[in-house]
Amino acid sequence: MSDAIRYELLGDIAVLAAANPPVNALGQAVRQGLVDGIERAEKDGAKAVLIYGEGATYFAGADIKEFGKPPLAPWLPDVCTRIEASPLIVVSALHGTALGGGLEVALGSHYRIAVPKARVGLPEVLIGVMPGAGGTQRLPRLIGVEKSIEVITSGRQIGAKEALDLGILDRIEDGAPREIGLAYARELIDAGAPRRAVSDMPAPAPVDFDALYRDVLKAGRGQLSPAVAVRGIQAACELPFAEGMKRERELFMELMATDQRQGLIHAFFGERAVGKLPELEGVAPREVHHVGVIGGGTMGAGIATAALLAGLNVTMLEMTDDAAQAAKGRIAGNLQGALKRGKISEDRFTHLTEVALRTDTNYLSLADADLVIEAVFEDMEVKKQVFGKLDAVCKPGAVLATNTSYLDVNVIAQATSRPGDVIGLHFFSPAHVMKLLEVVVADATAPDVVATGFALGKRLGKISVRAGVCDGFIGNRILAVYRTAADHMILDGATPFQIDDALEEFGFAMGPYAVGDLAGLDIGWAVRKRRRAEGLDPRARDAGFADRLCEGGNFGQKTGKGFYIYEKGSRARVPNPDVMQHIEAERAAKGITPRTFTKDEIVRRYMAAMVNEAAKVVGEGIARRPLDVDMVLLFGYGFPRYHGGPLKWADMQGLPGLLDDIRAYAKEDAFFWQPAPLLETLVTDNRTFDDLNKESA
Ligand code: 3H9
Repeated sequence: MSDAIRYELLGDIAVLAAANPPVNALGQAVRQGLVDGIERAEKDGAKAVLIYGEGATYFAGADIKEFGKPPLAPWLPDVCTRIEASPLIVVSALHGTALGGGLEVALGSHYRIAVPKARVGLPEVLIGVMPGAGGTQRLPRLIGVEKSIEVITSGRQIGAKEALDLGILDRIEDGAPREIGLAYARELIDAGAPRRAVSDMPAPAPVDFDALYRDVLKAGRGQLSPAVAVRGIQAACELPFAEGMKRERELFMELMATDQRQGLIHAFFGERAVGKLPELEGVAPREVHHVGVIGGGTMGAGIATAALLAGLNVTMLEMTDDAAQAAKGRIAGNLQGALKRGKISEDRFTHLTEVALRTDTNYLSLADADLVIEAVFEDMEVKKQVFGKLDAVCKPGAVLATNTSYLDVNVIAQATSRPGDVIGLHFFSPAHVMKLLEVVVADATAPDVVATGFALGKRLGKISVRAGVCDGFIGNRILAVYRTAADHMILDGATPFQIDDALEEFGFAMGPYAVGDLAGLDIGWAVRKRRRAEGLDPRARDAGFADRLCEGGNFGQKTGKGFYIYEKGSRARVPNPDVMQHIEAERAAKGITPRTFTKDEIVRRYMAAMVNEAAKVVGEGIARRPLDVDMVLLFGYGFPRYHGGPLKWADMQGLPGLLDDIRAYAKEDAFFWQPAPLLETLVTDNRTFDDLNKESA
């Protein structure tokens, strides 16, 4: 017997206890242990078998680390079939998260009991595959087609109570899984309960699966796994059980071979790896209970909301009483949203708005704050003044953070006598919703201040990524370059609408010009004006059509008009005809004869620009690892998760081909398309970005 499954015979009950920390993933040794355990129980003359997990959870699924390698016997579908076929009564006792293959083992068992806090689910589609050990065949027999479609295509985790109501669980009992499982098995033996197999249940009636497939594919913006999972459920309705299992396996293996599966698994592990930095090992963060936020606009109010929801006390500092009242109103509005969604109770809402939140207009109110985040106007002189004042009032050891998106954190730090305490915490708007936090580490930032930034991010439920100081840090620096590539394509003949369409087809929720309209075109305008004032390189192509829109007071959705026109009360967008006039006028003035662009070329150029700049960001050490850039783009910029991030996508496309493209584009515009030295080195050495991730692991 393998150590991963511990076997014990307690009278007429055999116990199979999984011991494969941290999450009892169903790796080869666990699968083998389950089969061996069932066989041994049968030989030992047991009447029932109890399966449960030691530690934090029942099986949380197949071992994802085995994916992409040749599958090792015994395969999980066969393990589940073997469990179900046993003449003994098999009981699974669930706690923690019984997910994916874990729930499939439970569905192969004859009876399922769980502790009240247990959660179950089939989240395979979220990592690019689908249930592949009978989940699409057994679940519809147990809970029907409609519910199965919802559960499997969403991949969501279901609480024990709901699972009981759905019929996934037979019973909920408080206690240790081993104890409640043993008591249940005893009761079943004593009552002479029958052995029950879900596969013996009748198949449900088919529905219009072609229509469902199309709808699910569209809703997932091209993500294949939920749609292909629908075909698995279809097989449960249309084929005998054993045939359905075969079909499920084929579909599962098809998904396993896709780039999307690789992209989603990269995202899964990247999300967990991004906060692990060697320099933070053993460094204790400073204690944070009271947070000061300076500036109560959309950003500051969002940051304050996130801090309040995480249980921190917040002092919001504004310039005037009226502004402070308005900031409080914004925060209350955000919290109202959380109340409506059932995330907080009425009492908690009252506590957060009336007790945990204070507003003030005097810097002295920040004297005992453990950490202050400044979210004022993006202007270096204003920021320096703010930090000078903070330096004067804040207690020693307080962390002083700026939420600047572009400005030099080193210069801001110099405005204080304690640059070691200064850090950038770059939130994304709306800050209580968006998952990304760039933790910007300046030259003098102390390690425990960096650790505090990461600890705060974790407490606020963010994905925190370390960034070095440069114009735009990781995300906005790369954004500026791929947006410029898009603007160049427009000067040369593409339209903003074609570009948005092409990128939405690639998987972005919104193309860049629709995003510009949503965020407010005045933001990009201000950045362009600043850059021009600083002096553009004479070799740089400068596009002015977006400025023409702004000069006319058209800032996008908030003014009803930008690249698109937005009718009041409708979210539908219609291309704004003025845009093409501005573009055509600019082409004429620059003597450009427009040419056509295919969707494929648009995506290729846009992605080449993104990858090239991302490689520079990694090469210069602004981002520590390629996966850090990938997580920034996934969590802050709407990059489609199923492509894994730009550098994972680049690896899957093949770096030599991408570099060839960049070199070909450089023949038209050598200044813009300067290949990243890191990309050139990787191609020369026949290596990938992921090799760099692995080296740093
Ligand atoms: C499947 O089952 C396919 C079958 O249908 C068919 C097969 C034929 N494998 O998230 P955490 C690691 S597909 C390997 O930080 P939490 C994770 O990387 C699978 N490793 O903890 C981390 O490692 P490290 C369907 C795994 O408490 C550590 O465990 N199942 C796996 O916040 C702790 O994880 C899923 O998709 C795994 N399956 O959350 C479930 N899972 O310490 C995926 C975790 O080195 N897992 N690890 O960074 C989860 O959703 C969460 O991990 C879970 C725990 C909720 C379980």
